[in-house]
Amino acid sequence: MAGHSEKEIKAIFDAFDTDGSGEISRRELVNALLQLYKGDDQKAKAVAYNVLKETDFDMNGKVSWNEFKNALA
Ligand SMILES: [Ca+2]
Ligand SMILES: [Ca+2]
Repeated sequence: MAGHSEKEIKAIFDAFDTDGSGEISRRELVNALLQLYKGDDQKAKAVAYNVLKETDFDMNGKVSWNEFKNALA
């Protein structure tokens, strides 16, 4: 993504990866989006679905650092 250094992208990734596992699970994604959309469960789940569809290249239901970086790069 233009204007975003790898360090900035990593900071966003780490904010989503709340258990520090190195991957963003669907649950972590939904939890983060729930805060963003102020508890709007339907919206959070719909956005999480779209984000995973666009970033989860190996379709294991989690976004790895490489997948996240490639998606934003
Ligand atoms: Ca995680
Ligand atoms: Ca994946």
